[in-house]
Amino acid sequence: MRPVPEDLLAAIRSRSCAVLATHVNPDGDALGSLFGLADILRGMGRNVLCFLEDPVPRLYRFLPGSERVVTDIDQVRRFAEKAAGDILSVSLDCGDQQRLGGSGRILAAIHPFAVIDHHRGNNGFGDLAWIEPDRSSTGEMIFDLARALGREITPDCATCLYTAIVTDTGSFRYDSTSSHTFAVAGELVALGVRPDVMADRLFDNYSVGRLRLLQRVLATLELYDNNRIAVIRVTEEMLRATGATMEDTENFINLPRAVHTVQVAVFLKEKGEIVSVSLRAKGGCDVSRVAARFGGGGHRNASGFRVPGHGLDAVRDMLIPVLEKELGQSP
Ligand SMILES: [Mn+2]
Repeated sequence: MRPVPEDLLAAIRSRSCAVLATHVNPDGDALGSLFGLADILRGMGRNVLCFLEDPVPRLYRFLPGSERVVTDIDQVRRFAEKAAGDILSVSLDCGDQQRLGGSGRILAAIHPFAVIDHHRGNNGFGDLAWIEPDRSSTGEMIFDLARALGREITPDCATCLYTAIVTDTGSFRYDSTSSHTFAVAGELVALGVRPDVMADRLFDNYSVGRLRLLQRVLATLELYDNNRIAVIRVTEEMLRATGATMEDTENFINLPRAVHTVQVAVFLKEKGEIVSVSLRAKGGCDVSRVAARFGGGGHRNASGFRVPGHGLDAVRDMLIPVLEKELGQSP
């Protein structure tokens, strides 16, 4: 664990405006660290703008600060112009600039462009980078950043950072969960976060449509390699039939992953002409290497990629041999 780089602290201390953004299809860590940092900077009297390409997913709209998100890139441009150089930009929880989507170019045009992230495959973009691949979450890093800046964590910020940590660790189960992760979570609870309330909001919040979608998705289960690889899929037809949305599929992949023989769970999602693939591993298999082979990225245990112009079956048929090979090599 590295201390927060001095140049990052200096950049934050010396600028009065900040544009913050995170990766497309943001998850709990992306949004929790985004709104958590925004709260810290606002507490320092900074003028902060959080940009997202799409509105905040319904699941995360309870996060304080989510109501202030800007989805109009022109507004970011005007904000940056008005700041006249007295500004920094920050990319959170994002391993490469492409994944910032439309905001990537605008953020990169603002200097300094700071990158705070924990993806192992982070390709080192930005002017100032604080990359910690062994951290559980970007949210955990934002907690340390607040401390390094000498800032108190507000109850709103604590809610955001706890969300980031509990979602990115699979509720403190993944191997990136360290004693420091628990120490930070413990401090957040001491600040008033209620783990039971957070679990209700984040995990026990199914709609009937989501349950019906789960029923259909699980019916597609396929097993390969002596039950070491599990594959499930969701099609647009299933979403139509159940009235659920793609957002509702969050965490479905953890069910096949939980089977004791399964080393890698695969979730194929049909999105128009694109197949989006999520991979979750346990044990020695490194699925970030597999995702990288297909132009994606992520973590050892959680990664993903997208394939345009092929159907679900074709993508599965390309992927299974690569996974079998990776599993053959894993300890
Ligand atoms: Mn993350």
